Amino acid sequence: MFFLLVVFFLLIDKQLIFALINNIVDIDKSKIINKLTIIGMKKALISGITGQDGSFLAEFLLQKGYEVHGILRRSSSFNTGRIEHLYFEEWVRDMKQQRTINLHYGDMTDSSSLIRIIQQIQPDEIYNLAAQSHVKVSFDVPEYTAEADAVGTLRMLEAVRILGLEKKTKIYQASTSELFGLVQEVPQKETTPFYPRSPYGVAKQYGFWITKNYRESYGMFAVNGILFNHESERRGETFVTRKISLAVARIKQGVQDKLYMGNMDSQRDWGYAKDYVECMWMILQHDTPEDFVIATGEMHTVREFCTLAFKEAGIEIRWEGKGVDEKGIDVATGRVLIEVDPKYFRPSEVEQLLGDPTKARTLLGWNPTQTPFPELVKIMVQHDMEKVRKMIANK
Ligand code: NDP
Ligand code: GDR
Repeated sequence: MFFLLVVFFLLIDKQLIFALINNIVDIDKSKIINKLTIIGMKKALISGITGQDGSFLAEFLLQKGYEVHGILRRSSSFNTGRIEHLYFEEWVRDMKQQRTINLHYGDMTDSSSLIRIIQQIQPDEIYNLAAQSHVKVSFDVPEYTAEADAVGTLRMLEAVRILGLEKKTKIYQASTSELFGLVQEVPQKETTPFYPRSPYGVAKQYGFWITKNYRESYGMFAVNGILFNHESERRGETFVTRKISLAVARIKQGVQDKLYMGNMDSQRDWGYAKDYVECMWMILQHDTPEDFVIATGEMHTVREFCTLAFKEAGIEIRWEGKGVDEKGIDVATGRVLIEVDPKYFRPSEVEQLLGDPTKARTLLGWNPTQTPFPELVKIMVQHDMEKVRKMIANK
């Protein structure tokens, strides 16, 4: 019987088999899915697949020939906008795409769902990207942030251990430059001491250490990518770069008057998310389990991002005033386009972050400057100009 199954799998398209498995209710899915390992397709599980990084990573892994699974949390409105183009039903309808992506309901606050999903998939690699990822929001929902970002990471590691997969499953933990917070040295590297400045940063610090602890205690390939800010046309709309690129597009096309900002002096090391997900994969392919800082090694102020973004849309900005009175003025018309609103200030701020990507460059061969800063701004503004154009046309 088993021999016949193997021949069957080798002869028939793998994606078709998956489609069948997922549509046959009274069959033991996990047993059949496990047999697929025989034909050498690596399996990855992504928590946070519906987020910015998860969506890029899913695309990247599919191109590498992985069978990709993602954890989807229940929402009253659709939260799959970033991955709809990869959607399971879609490639079943159009078999020419040859893509596989499977979504499983689960939540980082629910151990049983994580255990069930991991048991069913038996993944070779887990990318733990799910998190309440907004720093300012973490001051409003600190307890939930700790549940999802700190204890959630523990739940994921424990699930792998409970299932006896310590030696099979590699785990990537989405750590962050927010661990450095009130920076103790410039630039920040793997050995720089941590000083988090928000409930988010503190929760992620637990995630970092528990990942390292499971590596050291149980010999698991569990590693941290300490990623500095990375942005894209898929960035959540309340993070500063996307808030700016969308506002630029709306102001330019006459559907928004002004952009209200928080701390304009804040400095960040901004990279392009598409380049960073490649590095997540590289970290898991490295011979030894190690933590890596991923950054560009270049830092810019929020103000510089604004100036460049407006310039990309053909608007030159002149800055006047200081602190809460600072204003960005359109040189051509004299109109005030940018103002400061203290409601966007944080109870404690991370003023500047600058990463040193030397270890990733030398040991992994990763190129930190694939997408230079002006190119990143251009990608985001051009995307949002088009998005707003379409929105106006469809009104
Ligand atoms: P996003 O906010 O875009 O995505 C977060 C993802 O986590 C979404 O898929 C979200 O689901 C999911 N999620 C949130 N809470 C839960 C939960 N309780 N259970 C299951 N899923 C949940 O973040 P990014 O893609 O930008 O970041 C990915 C990871 O990397 C995060 O952990 C973030 O903290 C970390 N990070 C990000 C950096 C960046 O600059 N982008 C830098 C360093 C680290 P839903 O779509 O339903 O909301
Ligand atoms: P950050 O990103 O907090 O670094 O966390 P965000 O884009 O929210 O803020 C960057 C800096 O810009 C300042 N700022 C504003 N921020 C927002 N959101 N809105 C504003 O109007 C505004 N004005 C100024 C902020 O004060 C801050 O200094 C991101 C997240 O993706 C985390 O999950 C991730 O871990 C870190 O990056 C690395």
